Amino acid sequence: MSRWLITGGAGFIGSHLAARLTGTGDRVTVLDNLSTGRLTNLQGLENLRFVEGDLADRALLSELAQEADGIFHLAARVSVPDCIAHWRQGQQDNLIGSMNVFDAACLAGAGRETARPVPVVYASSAAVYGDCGAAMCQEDQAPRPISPYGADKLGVEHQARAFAHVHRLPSFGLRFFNIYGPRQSDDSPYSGVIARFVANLRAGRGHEVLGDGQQSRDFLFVGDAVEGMHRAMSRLQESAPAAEVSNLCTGRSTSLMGLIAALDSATASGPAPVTHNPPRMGDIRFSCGDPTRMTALLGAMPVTPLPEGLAALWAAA
Ligand code: NAD
Ligand code: UD2
Repeated sequence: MSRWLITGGAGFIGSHLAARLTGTGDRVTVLDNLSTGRLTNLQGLENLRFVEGDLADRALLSELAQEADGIFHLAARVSVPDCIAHWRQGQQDNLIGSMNVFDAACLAGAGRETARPVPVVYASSAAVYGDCGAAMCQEDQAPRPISPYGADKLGVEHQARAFAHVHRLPSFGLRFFNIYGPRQSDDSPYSGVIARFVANLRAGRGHEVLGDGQQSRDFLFVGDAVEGMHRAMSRLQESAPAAEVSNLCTGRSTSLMGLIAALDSATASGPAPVTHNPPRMGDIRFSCGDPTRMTALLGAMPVTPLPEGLAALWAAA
């Protein structure tokens, strides 16, 4: 039995990870400030302790890290437009908050017999790349974020490298592409596009497409993302300390208009009306991850086909 700390564990992806880990008998502590997360996401999970708190609380982070065999760091201000509207607070949550987690992992290790920091798997983002043009995003290319969110997530990767160099912190940053699935919040203008579109279909509303709808995303089902995080933690536990980074993606990209068609067919709802409005500031046009390094580091990953993932999401209440 292992003990895990999940920051942001009451959120969309974190709650799926918590379910997976507690489901195999491990003990999980969730730290979350409930800014977007919900306690109902964790309902019914055994072996789980919920602690309401913020990444800014370094003493609390240290205390919780002491009790953990590994940390999954997911807490963040996740929306690109929200980080533009609240630029400094975004940096506080996403960059400084992550430094606090790395610090707590190192302090916790210092008190142990092995003197080894607690390994950290953390959520980076495809947003670190900025616009890759029509090419697939590869980890070797120079990242050029075009939003404060992407810039801060890149800053987290740099910090992880510095913590590895100075304190031998083992970490694995996963550049999540667009994750979707049940429990993704759908009630804010900042919510992910698939969650928004499914909510539109359930409410009998049309879709608002920001731009021409030809922008594309590499959509990954949440269960596959959880598998990737799990494998990344296993790798950290087996290998020498390092700051690794890889994409977490499918290697396939779908345009928004393609997504709308796939949703119509997966949900058997009639074609929903579409209104076009101007594109978002800082929006990326084409996004598709190259899975080569991910596969080399984590092994061949399961990929839920988009129609199957959309059908599962539609079937979930
Ligand atoms: P989410 O908003 O559902 O989860 C984030 C959680 O963090 C929420 O429960 C929120 O309450 C909590 N939180 C936010 N700020 C906090 C703080 N300062 N202190 C403590 N808790 C805080 O979002 P998600 O989609 O589950 O995202 C999880 C992670 O994955 C984030 O780091 C996000 O940047 C990253 N990510 C997500 C996607 C995606 O497509 N969903 C893509 C790339 C990266
Ligand atoms: C997502 C993540 C972000 C980041 C990034 C990585 C969310 C909320 N955001 O940002 O955290 O890591 O992926 O690439 O999960 N759109 C519409 N209509 C709508 C909603 C969205 O047209 O009602 C468009 C939007 O302008 C964008 C695309 O859909 O072009 C995807 O938007 P998103 O908010 O789902 O995700 P993204 O890629 O901005």
